[in-house]
Amino acid sequence: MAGEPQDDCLFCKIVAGQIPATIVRETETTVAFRDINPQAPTHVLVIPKAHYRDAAALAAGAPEVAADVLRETQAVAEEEKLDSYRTVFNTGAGAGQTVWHTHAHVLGGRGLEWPPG
Ligand code: IU
Repeated sequence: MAGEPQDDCLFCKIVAGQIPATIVRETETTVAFRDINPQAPTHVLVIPKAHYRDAAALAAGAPEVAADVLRETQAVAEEEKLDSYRTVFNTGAGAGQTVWHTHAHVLGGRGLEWPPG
């Protein structure tokens, strides 16, 4: 069912505390943790605790939680003292999505080029 934990999802396991992660923030509906393969001095992932495969599915199924995720990206940026930062949702394999549980990348602490690769 939409939003339910999936047995084969690594991020559901992080939410459940079954695999380790460096958690920087947690709310009733979200968790933020450091990416294991950081692409910038700050690289934090903000995820909903509920399982949705991508940002569009989250926005359709639980719009209030999608708003929570966006608020948390801002909270992470403040906590990390980032003046500028980039929030990225990769959607689909062609865009680089490799984990099928909605996650916002918060990247900062260095100059970021545009367009991205
Ligand atoms: P992507 O947008 O689906 O490509 O992002 C997945 C990210 O999850 C990627 O940056 C990984 O380094 C990161 N990650 C992680 O932080 N911890 C994990 O256990 C796994 C992936 I699997």
